[in-house]
Amino acid sequence: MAMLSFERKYRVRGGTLLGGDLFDFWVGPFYVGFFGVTSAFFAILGTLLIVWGASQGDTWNLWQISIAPPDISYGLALAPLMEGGLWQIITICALGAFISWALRQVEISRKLGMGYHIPVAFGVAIFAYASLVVIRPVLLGAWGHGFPYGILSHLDWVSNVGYQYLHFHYNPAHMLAVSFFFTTTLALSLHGGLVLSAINPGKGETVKTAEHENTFFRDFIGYSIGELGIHRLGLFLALNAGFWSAICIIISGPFWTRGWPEWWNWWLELPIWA
Ligand code: 07D
Ligand code: 07D
Ligand code: U10
Repeated sequence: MAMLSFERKYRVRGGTLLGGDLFDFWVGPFYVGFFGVTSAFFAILGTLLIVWGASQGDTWNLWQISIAPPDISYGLALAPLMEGGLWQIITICALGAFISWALRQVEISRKLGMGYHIPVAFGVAIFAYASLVVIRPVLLGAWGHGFPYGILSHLDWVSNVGYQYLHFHYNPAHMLAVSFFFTTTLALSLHGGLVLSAINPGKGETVKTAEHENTFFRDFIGYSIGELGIHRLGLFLALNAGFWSAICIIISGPFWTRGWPEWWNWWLELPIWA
């Protein structure tokens, strides 16, 4: 079925979580829905607040614009607008926009009768963001532990927090997260390469099918995970990358305050060496 006639077939009312029929329509290619309106509201408001915050700062250099969280001394209280209050409102807008975006994915999945894999996956990214600006700051008792909203300033934050624990590479959850990120790219490159090599052959060559794809990997490494399997594995790898990222930063401070290399002393202290 051609794309446009398929769209006409599925563009029917129903499947909304909230708002009933009220926003159950499309604007051009975009499905709107209640959560499309809240997405647009929070995203526009948050962006305007960043622009307004920039206008109060001393630079329009895109790389240097930065909206900082409150000082640690404000703890978990609301701060005055120009002393971190703006960061707090922008954080609410960001969470509002990201969660609305996920719920809009749920509504579109429901309309199409599809699974919820995409919103679940995006939920892991939201969890990683929340771990940085809500979960860890709350556990440490101050919003000031969140990262500043600026292109270069957020990199400074990552570096500073990393060195605060002496050598962040020794954080075991960071190791897991990094390995999952690397494995995700390996899996996607193998999958992209395999599919293109089979279904996009040179001029005059025949298109190959899944049999060829399976056989390649059986010949090569003795096992093929299969067409469905590689997508399950890909999702599993990618979600673990985000999940262990969130864990690695949540444990840094709230559950481990010393340098990460020291954490590995448990190995030297095993009774079997005595
Ligand atoms: C390609 C999908 C498109 C999305 C893009 C991002 C904005 C921000 C805002 C001026 C893969 C759009 C960017 C809307 C503009 C203002 C105020 C996704 C794709 C193109 N980072 N980070 C970047 C964010 C954190 C880190 C780039 C966001 C943590 C490092 C971009 C968040 C830590 C490096 C960016 C976030 C961290 C970057 C490219 C939120 C640990 C780089 C991103 C909401 C996770 C790289 C100058 C990209 C860079 C980079 C955005 C959080 C570390 C500006 C929105 C605090 C080490 N980050 N980041 O391609 O070049 O993502 O930085 O959590 O080296 Mg970051
Ligand atoms: C948080 C983004 C969520 C995004 C959302 C959507 C918009 C809309 C609109 C485009 C999680 C945003 C959407 C804004 C845009 C349009 C239209 C993703 C998030 C919801 N590290 N490290 C990680 C590596 C070192 C340190 C994670 C590698 C040093 C700290 C990952 C190396 C030190 C933290 C990772 C390395 C250090 C991290 C990041 C190598 C510094 C974190 C990925 C090779 C001296 C952060 C949750 C991530 C983390 C994190 C990788 C080195 C410190 C595993 C490969 C040794 C302090 N590092 N790191 O989390 O876990 O994505 O955050 O050296 O906080 Mg690290
Ligand atoms: C995959 C796949 C596969 C495919 C695929 C893909 C994965 C096998 C079949 C998909 C993959 C790709 C296409 C590859 C490229 C993708 C990436 C590299 C990922 C990164 C993507 C990007 C960088 C693009 C990002 C672009 C975005 C997010 C679009 C931006 C959109 C908007 C700004 C509009 C959003 C729409 C909303 C919010 C809802 C509807 C709203 C409107 C239309 C606007 C009008 C607003 C209203 C009606 C509401 C009113 C607003 C209010 C009340 C707010 C007012 C507030 C004020 C403060 C003023 O596996 O198969 O192939 O293709």
